[in-house]
Amino acid sequence: KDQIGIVTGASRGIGKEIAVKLAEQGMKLAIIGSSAQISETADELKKKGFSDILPIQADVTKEEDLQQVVTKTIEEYGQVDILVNNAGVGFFKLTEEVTLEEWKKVFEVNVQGVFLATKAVLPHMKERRSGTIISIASDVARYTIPNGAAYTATKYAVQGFSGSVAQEVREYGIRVGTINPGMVDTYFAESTQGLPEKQDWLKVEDIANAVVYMASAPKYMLIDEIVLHPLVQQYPI
Ligand code: NJP
Repeated sequence: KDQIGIVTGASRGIGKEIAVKLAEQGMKLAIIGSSAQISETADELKKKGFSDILPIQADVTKEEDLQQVVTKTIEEYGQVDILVNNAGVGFFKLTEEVTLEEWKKVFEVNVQGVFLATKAVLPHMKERRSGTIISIASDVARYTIPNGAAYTATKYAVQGFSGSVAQEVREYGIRVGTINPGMVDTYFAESTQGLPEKQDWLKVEDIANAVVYMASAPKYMLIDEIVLHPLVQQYPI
């Protein structure tokens, strides 16, 4: 039977490639982004031959947007098997230079977004006694970094949240895990994908392959987390 997925933050970067790799597995997908770019990304994927792609412009910080995402996905495809919480933002600066607005914003997207998407999909997954929820956290949730206090705090929060939810829902056959990448060549933190100085960083495909591995594990198996980073990345940074 067809598997149905929702991927947040799929306009570009890691999320877009997760959509490609899951579509290659034959999954039908709702792809989510807060900008109009999400429709262009959907057209691009359709041109690659993936016809079952439903773009939804939605902001993961908004509860009603995520409720709508789940409703529309079920209307279109009948169910949700996999939620990938990938949408995230970040910046790097000294703690005393971080404004309260910046602090709130990064928590809103990275933590509140994961909470709201998970909350929106859980009743449906519980009813079906099946589902997989994968959140893209970060290896900074294991190895802290200077200039990253706010961002790091959000990813620790995602780890704590996911671990706790995993215990709540395993009796329903629902699996909850995280993927924790090091530096990935994307548009993250105002960067551009493909810059020469990032050639030894992880590629979006590496993270997308980890998602496919986690999502396609046998039903009796829960992979709690995958941590991966480029060989050139030294710890502590
Ligand atoms: O970043 P980028 P990545 N609602 O900027 C979307 C984590 N990570 O692919 O809203 C809905 O290329 C945005 O789309 P749009 C990172 O923390 C990365 O690297 O339309 N969507 C875009 O598609 C994050 O959790 C690295 O502009 C929203 C996407 O999010 C995940 O990987 C290292 C949104 C961001 O694409 C993907 O980030 C690491 C909202 N409110 C963890 N706000 C790394 N790259 O080195 C943004 O440890 N988006």
